[in-house]
Amino acid sequence: MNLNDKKVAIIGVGKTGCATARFLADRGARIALTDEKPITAWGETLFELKKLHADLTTSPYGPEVLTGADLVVPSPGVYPSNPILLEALRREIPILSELELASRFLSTPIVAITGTNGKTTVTTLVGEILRTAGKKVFVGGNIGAPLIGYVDGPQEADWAVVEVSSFQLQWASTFHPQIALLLNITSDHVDYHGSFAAYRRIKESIFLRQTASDLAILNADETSTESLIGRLPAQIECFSSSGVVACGMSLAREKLVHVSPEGKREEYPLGMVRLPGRHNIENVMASIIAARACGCTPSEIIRTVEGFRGIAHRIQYAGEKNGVLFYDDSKGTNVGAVMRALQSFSQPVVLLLGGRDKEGDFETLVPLIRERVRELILFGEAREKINTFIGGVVKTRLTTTMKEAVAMAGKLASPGDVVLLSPGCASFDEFTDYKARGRVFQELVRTL
Ligand code: UMA
Repeated sequence: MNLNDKKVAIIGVGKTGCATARFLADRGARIALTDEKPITAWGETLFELKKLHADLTTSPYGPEVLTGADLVVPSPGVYPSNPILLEALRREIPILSELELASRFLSTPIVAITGTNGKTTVTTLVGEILRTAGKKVFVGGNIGAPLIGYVDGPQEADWAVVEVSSFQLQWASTFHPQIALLLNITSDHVDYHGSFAAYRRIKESIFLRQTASDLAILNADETSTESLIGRLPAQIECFSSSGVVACGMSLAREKLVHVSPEGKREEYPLGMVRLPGRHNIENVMASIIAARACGCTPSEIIRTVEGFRGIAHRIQYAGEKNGVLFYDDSKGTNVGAVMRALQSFSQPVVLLLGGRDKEGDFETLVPLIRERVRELILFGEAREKINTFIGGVVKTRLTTTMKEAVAMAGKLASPGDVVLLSPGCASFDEFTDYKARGRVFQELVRTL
């Protein structure tokens, strides 16, 4: 793909937009940038990008940015229904996600990890196992560093381990990972994709361009897996925490058992998994399959898993006050994640739920809330809506901000309780992202 002198419209000047602009500048493209934020709010970013590249223009937020464009690269957060994208489609200007553009220039083999929950944990763990095994690794994608930034450099890694979101797969047509992993699918981002079926289709598209020499890793406990298996061109390994799989990983009493495609059996001690919850056993099993396929040995895997304490803001211990334990699961931005978090505790839970709704199916939480939650505190933009679905299942209170929710939890919780922030919603009504929300939560817990 020759980008020299091509005009590329970039929508959104966040992490992805800036990394894409740098990449395009290095390849002689002409760049038009636009963002829904007023240009005065772009600050240093614009200044730095302009310094880097003379042929860079800015455009008001609208179809003007498409004038003369050969290509459009929307940031992941730009909805497919965005009027600029609809206009680009009407004018038949190609639209590529940053992931797609990057993969066209990528020479490093890729492990791509998607799913509704656990992506960041598995991406981090696979990256760490590969490093323990002495391999050079790039870890990025939705987890933080855009793949295009890596592609813009010397590409020296043995493997690129990439967390892939449904947003990044949205405008991908040739993306082809050597190892692709789909952890699970529950309802999320329905506001973006239009329906759960569309969200599922996009997630499953990660496997579409694989060939017989590639590996697809699937969760055998997902109902949709069986029908998917028949449609995939790649070799398949499955993992299951509730049954035995012929090829892949199963949980057998105190052991994790791996059966390779050649029928070779390996055992790993379950005790090496230090993270809470059954979902984390699944995350570890999926990671082991990927790491074995990358050539890591069982001892390298065991050593890394034993030392792995999980990632920040994912059911992270945040402190103890008067016998009450506080956990930060700010990364739990959908209903499936809240379920996983609740299933990780046997103590009574004071649950903090709320933020910006993504059309989450909150009613599916009812049985677990009834079983495990003592007090429900709803906060943020979505509080009234969530209240109409699940308010009153247990004692429920509404507050405006997360700060008020934490203060209320501090008052309501009794010794032996867990206070869990697992919001089931995006953070953008109050915070820049889930990390900022988690950091504020942890600070608030410290000052209680
Ligand atoms: N913007 C527009 N128009 C829009 C939407 C956004 O102009 O319609 C502008 C915003 O004003 C802002 C910029 O675009 O200036 C932000 O773009 P973005 O929201 O796509 O975010 P990036 O900074 O590029 O970060 C993205 C991912 N964000 C999203 O998918 C929303 C980051 O994932 C990712 O780490 C980063 O690329 C690097 O790959 C975050 C995320 O929330 C963690 N991901 C979702 C999730 O995990 O559920 C998918």
